[in-house]
Amino acid sequence: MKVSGLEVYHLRLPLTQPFEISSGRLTSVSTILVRLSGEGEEGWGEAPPWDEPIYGPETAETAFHVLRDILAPRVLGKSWDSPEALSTLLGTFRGNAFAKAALETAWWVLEARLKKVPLHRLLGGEAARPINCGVSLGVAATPGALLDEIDRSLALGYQRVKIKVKPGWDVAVLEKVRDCFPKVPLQVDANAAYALEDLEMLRRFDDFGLVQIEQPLSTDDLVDHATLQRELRTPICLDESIKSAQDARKALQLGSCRIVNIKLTRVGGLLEAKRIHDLCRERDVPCWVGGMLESAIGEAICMEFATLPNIRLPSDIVPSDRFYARDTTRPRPVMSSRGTFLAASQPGFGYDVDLDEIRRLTVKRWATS
Ligand code: OSB
Ligand code: MG
Repeated sequence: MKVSGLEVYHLRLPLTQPFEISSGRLTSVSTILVRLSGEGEEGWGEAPPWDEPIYGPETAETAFHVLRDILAPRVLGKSWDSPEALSTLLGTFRGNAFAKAALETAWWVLEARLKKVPLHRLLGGEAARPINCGVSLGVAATPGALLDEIDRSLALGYQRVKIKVKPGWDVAVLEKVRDCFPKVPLQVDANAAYALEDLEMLRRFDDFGLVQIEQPLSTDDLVDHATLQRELRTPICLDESIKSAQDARKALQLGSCRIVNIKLTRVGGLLEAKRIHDLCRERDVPCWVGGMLESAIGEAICMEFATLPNIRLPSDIVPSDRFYARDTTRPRPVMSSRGTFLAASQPGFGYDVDLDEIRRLTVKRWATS
């Protein structure tokens, strides 16, 4: 399709409660929306790099700049008839996966709307599969506060609980969690907070019957993850370390993990995410879909991707009101009491965008004239 218009929005969404991971604490989320138009239709994409580079190296400001000044001029006024063609263009620029993902997901959504099909149909997903979801709980003020949050989350139907850990908020907390919730499917996410020198401590994670240990070691360290995985019974899941299908291939070859978290934003969009999914499927390695506290637009796109056949573990996809009082779609995604969502039945990602609310949440906007 020929891309005739492009808008970039920087939104700042206040969180209903702070979210803390090992590398920092968020009270609001800066997210980037891209609105692409072409042939009488429009498609929206999203990526939330946040205000500070505490997950990856990008920020909302860098993504906004890359989209407006570098990617938009290359994309506008030209025809993009396949995701591969767009990906080849994006691949000529290094890094900046979130900026690319905001644009690339918008392309897929526009393509789906032009073809009048739900996005999952273009991706090869199965609409009839339930989209299974779990909750990710940040570092809490006290272990008691975390236990209360787990209680509330299970009552809402989430299928598993993921706890953010860091040195000083790990084994002692897990002991309390397991005392209260001996059977709940449980996993931890360290966001790269440990090193191989912590091996004796990391071994203790094996005592809690965890489904997986997510990203225990440094982002760029597939080798140490392979060493660690040989020492642990619990599967390691990689998140930050897997930025491309090539990274996934190397991680599996080395034995660095047994599960892969696929984040559309971290890998630069849906095509690369699908490549990772397909590679893991061939090698019988289960995947699930990770999140970055997306607004409802991004969550809905993640849901469409989560209908792919090798998404075999509950994903970090959450109902819109978990993080935000105000959001970007109408209606807002609602999770069933069994911790599932339904795939879109309408063209695109299945929800209407709430343009008035988007404008109210916007701190910066750029559009082609
Ligand atoms: O590492 O998976 C992560 C949230 C913010 C930053 C990093 C991560 C997360 C999550 C997912 O755990 C939270 C969510 O979107 O539900
Ligand atoms: Mg993670």
